[in-house]
Amino acid sequence: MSRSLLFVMLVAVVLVAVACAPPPAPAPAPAQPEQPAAAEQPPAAPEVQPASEIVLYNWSEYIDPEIYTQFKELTGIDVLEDNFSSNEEMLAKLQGGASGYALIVPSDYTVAIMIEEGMLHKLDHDNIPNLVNLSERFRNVPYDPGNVYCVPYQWGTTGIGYDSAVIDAPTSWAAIFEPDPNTPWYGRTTMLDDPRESFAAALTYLGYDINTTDEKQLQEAKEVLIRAKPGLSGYDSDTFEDLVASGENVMAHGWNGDFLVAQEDNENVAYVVPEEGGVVWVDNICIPATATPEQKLAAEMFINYLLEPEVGAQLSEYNYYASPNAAAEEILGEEFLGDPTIYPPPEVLEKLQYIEPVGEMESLYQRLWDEVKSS
Ligand code: SPD
Repeated sequence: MSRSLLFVMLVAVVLVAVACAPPPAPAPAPAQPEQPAAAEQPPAAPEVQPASEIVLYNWSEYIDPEIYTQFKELTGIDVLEDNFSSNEEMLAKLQGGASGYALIVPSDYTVAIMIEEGMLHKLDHDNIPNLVNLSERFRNVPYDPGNVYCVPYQWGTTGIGYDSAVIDAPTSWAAIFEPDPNTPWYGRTTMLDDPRESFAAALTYLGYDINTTDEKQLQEAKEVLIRAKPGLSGYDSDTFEDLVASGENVMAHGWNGDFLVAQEDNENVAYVVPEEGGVVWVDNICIPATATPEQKLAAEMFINYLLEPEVGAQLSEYNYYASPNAAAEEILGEEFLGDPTIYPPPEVLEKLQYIEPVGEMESLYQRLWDEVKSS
């Protein structure tokens, strides 16, 4: 058993013992020298106990439900799950006052926005000793150096998934942005229902920076997105991969791991990053500032559990995303680490860009996206 797993178990055992122990008999009051009232010490704050139930607000199908069962067995804490489909949906819900979530999973640029807006608790690293398992490069991510607020959860890329029994790999974003009624994917393609991701695809196709704040470039990208619409069957961030696996669709803009999961249903599902490039992202597990001290402690215990080498490996084997956990990668082995769809080779990596916060222009991206969808 690893020392860190032992730590989690010891914490759990101590907490259960403390919770179940009968109240101690009052100790006889020791004789106290008389003190002036102003010098009296305030009573020590009662020690925080972890909440018995917490809610994780996550992307759909992103965690093996078995992990909740294992964690409950170890600590007695129930983890419930609610889902969102985009960073913007999650952010708007929390900004609108939703509380009750102890854990959320925002992507890189959204972590930066949430830190800026004071929406995240700082993590107590003493409760997360398994942080040592993170790969060096995930300990100092630019949006949260030193993992002060969040712990990287999984990372991946955005490109195009397709049915390789019907078509060859699409080499260019033109497959989506120059719709042709004579192609088998016309009307059988989805794009992500996600303002920054969909604009990133259009801006990449146009050869622009995906974080541009140039309004002319954004208007051009909007026109490209509108031009694509006749070839689309819809915008979808939750079932895009299933629709390709079932044969209903032929192509989808989406996230690499989701297409790999869909391969379990249909081995012809494949994924490619087009020649112009795509997005690389890191999702992170964080504690919203609205979490109570009890929820926060339980949340930190859960984060620590996710960082166990075996649990990190279990997470990647379930969702087929790359792990930021070096100790988990040792368990995942060469076949997983050598899969170019999960761990892009250097020639693909160099064509990928991170979505970054764009400050006040974020609302322009959202407004233009609303215009695309309603056009
Ligand atoms: N099914 C889980 C997919 C998680 C994707 N998160 C990526 C967001 C990148 N903007």
